[in-house]
Amino acid sequence: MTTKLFGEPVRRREDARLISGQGRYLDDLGPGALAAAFVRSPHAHARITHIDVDAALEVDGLVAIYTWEDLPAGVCEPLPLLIPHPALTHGRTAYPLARDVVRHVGEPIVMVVAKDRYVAEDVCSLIEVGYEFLKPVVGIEEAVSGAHLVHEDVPGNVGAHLVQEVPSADGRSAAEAIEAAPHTLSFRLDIERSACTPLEGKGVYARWDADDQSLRVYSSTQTSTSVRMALAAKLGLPLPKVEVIAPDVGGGFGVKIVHPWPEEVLVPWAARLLNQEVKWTEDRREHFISSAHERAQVQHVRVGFDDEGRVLGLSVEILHDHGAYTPYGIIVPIITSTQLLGPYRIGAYRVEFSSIYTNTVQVTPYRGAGRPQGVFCMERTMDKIAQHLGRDRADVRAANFIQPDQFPYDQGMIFQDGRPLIYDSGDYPESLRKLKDLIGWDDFPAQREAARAEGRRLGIGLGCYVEGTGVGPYEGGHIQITSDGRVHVSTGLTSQGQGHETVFAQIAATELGVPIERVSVVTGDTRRFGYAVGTFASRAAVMSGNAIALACRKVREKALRVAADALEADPRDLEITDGVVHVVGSPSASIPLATVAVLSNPLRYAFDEEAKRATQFAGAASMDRPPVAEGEEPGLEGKDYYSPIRSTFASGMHAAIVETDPDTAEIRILRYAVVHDCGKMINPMLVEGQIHGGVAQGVGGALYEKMVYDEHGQLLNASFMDFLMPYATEIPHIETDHLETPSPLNPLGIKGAGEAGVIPVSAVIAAAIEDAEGLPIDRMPISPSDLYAIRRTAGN
Ligand code: MCN
Repeated sequence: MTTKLFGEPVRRREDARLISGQGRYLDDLGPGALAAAFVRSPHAHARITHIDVDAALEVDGLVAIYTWEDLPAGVCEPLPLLIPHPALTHGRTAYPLARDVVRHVGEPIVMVVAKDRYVAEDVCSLIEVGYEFLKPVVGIEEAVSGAHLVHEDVPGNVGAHLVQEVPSADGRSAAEAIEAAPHTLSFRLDIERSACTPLEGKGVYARWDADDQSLRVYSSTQTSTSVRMALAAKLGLPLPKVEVIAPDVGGGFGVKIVHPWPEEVLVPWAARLLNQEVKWTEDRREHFISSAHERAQVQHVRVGFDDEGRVLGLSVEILHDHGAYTPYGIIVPIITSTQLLGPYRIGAYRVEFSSIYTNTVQVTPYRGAGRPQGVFCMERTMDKIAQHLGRDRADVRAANFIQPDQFPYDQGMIFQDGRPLIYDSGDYPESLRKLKDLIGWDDFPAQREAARAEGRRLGIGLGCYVEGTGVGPYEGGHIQITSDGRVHVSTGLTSQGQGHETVFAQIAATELGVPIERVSVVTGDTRRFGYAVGTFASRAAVMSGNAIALACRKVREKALRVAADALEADPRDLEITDGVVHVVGSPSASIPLATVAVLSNPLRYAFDEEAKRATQFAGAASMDRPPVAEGEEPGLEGKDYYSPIRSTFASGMHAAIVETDPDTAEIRILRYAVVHDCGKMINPMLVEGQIHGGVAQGVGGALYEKMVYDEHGQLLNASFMDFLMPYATEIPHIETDHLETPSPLNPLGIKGAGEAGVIPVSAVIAAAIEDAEGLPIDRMPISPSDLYAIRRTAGN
């Protein structure tokens, strides 16, 4: 059957357009719009004493200059704290333009609108801002000393403090279980700051329609519906008068889920005030210093275990660097502390985190969102246990696995969505078996020895993770079949390159029995779909995928009802193949879906051939009854929502073989293997693409990428000249195998895949380097100079 597309490696439909330059990104829109630019703080911590714009006023082409004082009620207030939490006792967000104090380099202070960006930047350079310097607080250690404060009213710079404790089955606390364990270890781990750095930065373009008193905003966002709600509220506009559209988006990786960004409020506000189109496109330096970062944590670990390596008690204290503000709440450290448990069933667990303010760029989720840090912690722990006991590292993991017959498995904690952390399905022993086969785990020791005899240092490492995906609360799908037989699918969440246009079309084509060529998909356009949450937490496949399937089922049912009427058949005897409804076993008794669409509309003007054909059926079908039957709505269309009871948990295991240079400490990845389980795959080729992209980002985090701040809070590497990213030349060939344990929680049995690739990479690379060098690797990323220093400290 040509319409069975779910699970097939269909090529990405969006690529022809995107790779041939036909994409329409934010900066391609509104070529005649006025341009906005911002004066941003050059200091990490300072009080603004005055702003003098006089020298800028004469610049030709200047349209307006705004400071905080110019902003009206609504716009002038601090930006929202999107996900409050009782433990976030001192949540703080920024004003859209700094009011009196700036708390990181890059904080916006003045907005300039001019005829183009060149003029706007010239004006910015002529505006003088006076500062009284305050002591910047940089780095976790300095912040926890509490000697200087980022926010005057936040003692000790602690924004949040949360403890979660799960006792052992026999009621022991983690401290008691560790105390009583035959073996114990304590150590510290350090993880540096990194950032999403999508190739397209943020951007917003707004048009005010004075006649209609309505606003249209294009934003490079991961959530157009939430930007819309925020704008309606902040600008005092009725919701139906605000439209927000995410055009093609050149990557998001988490940073574009924050909403509204200051510019997302200020640009539309100025467009309405000036009654002119206004646009702002973020430049690279702006992205580095005024969007968001993630990852930085210090972790103190204590673990107690038995002779087999089974963890009897684990206690982790996390210091989480939150930067200057907490617009996205404490989701990142909550995820670290809960997802740290991975595929393991451990005795007693205690985790405690403090979320610490520093005078640096704020922290919000970046692909993996706290999981890479959690996995780093747990997997380093597993390796240290194995080393202490002299046992095989894979065996120690296997000894701790949750077994396939133990699902659903309740970890006894509260997850990021406020619901219990209950794993729905998985088969961790089988994943490990596949991974060991794929990388050749059991044969590696001989390989290591052979290399050593030649003076080469090879090492192998592995890492496991479990990832909560598809978090709620809901997503919706709308299906419309028109009289030309085309299927129009829309869903409210947005796309940044994941391939939604392809996979959602696959789902609709499969459910409706139509050729995929007839299906078109729209995402992230509030004109088409008003209620949605957004794209993050690897949730689009699960949430919108299932919503679209449910909506298709509704429409299919209606199509069969209408067709049965026209064919004088029983709907139960009908099926749809290649866009044609026919009686099973009697293909001649058929009616195209296009005709069914016409029949579903009481206004059946003969605009096209299908409509004319439909009149053949129409007479018989509707002469003696009302044009719209009772209980029916006109049109062959339908909408449905999917709202899960809780998240579904994907999982995976990675392994790598690395070589370290004995002289230069250069680190090369020779092989990289992934076994991945995201339940039923809609499109295995896209899943592999997501994994490749994720691993590439993970390799960046493991070996290259870090945000380097000096003691004054200046970001020293705020450009792609200085912030090292891996090129294709540094990314190994990625060998992949899959496992499909369907999720019992949703109709399609799927779990998310979008973040999986990145999550365990740092842990895996650290383990492999440690194996090659015989030296503990307790920090990430690790550069050749870092490795060299570790060797020197160890006297090697
Ligand atoms: N997929 C599938 N079968 C499954 C699961 C997923 O075929 N069982 C497919 C999906 O249909 C989709 C892709 O894999 O095409 C990723 O799906 P999903 O796991 O639902 O993730 P989302 O679509 O919600 O994307 C978000 C996720 C996150 S959180 C980040 S961050 C991220 C990522 O995806 N940012 C990305 N991948 C990215 N890829 C690109 N190109 N750009 C980004 O900004």
